[in-house]
Amino acid sequence: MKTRNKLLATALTLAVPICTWAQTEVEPNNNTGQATAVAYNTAIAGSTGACSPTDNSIDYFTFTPPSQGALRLQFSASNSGAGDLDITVNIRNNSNQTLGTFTVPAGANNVALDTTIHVTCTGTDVYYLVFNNPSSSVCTNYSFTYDILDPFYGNDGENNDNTSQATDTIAPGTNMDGHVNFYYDDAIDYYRILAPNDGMMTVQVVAEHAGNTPGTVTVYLKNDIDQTLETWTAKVGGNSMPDTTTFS
Ligand SMILES: [Ca+2]
Ligand SMILES: [Ca+2]
Ligand SMILES: [Ca+2]
Ligand SMILES: [Ca+2]
Repeated sequence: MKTRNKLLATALTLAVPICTWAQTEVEPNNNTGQATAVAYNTAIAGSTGACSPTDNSIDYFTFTPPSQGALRLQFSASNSGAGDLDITVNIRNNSNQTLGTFTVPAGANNVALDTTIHVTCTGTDVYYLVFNNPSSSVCTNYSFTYDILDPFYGNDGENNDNTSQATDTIAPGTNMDGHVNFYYDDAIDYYRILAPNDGMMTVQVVAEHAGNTPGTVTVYLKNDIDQTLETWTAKVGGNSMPDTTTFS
């Protein structure tokens, strides 16, 4: 039986070079507490259905991304039957709530099919990836790799959600990068400025998001006791194309 598994793995590796993996699932992995941990940017292999060991239920994997950005999931999957099968894969948060559901095709006759999925604005806490067994009569083999594509702008120094947490004073003419509304993150960022002289202040906001329609972000100018002096609406470019708004 061991020899057979080894041969099968070798055959898959030859058929699809990206199918090579450095990790393998550990059964039972049928709930969050049993989830197999996945290393960053390292392929992991699993199987479900009439395989060895037989498992006709579900496979849980868990990982914690090292940075905010777009989560990229690259799948390769096949099954031992005569027809392609669709594996339903869920991504869940640290409370095991489903955030999204994908269809990953598993090629017939053990010939792997590749699928890439992107999940935008992901955060740096626990995620679960859950593979639902598509058939108990065949063996479905799969592997996947996760990594993070960097966002357009760098992150800010959280926590910065009120005046007392806005600890850095920004010099005039200094550009600051930041993120709002990433998953597991928050939607408010405070920055402190100390005007060097009387006169007219100009603030330029350049912003983008991954959605395909433009949006807006509200910018407040506040005094040293958190009272709002001005409320501005800055443009947020769609399709990751930055848009610029200038206030004074
Ligand atoms: Ca399994
Ligand atoms: Ca399992
Ligand atoms: Ca932020
Ligand atoms: Ca914040």
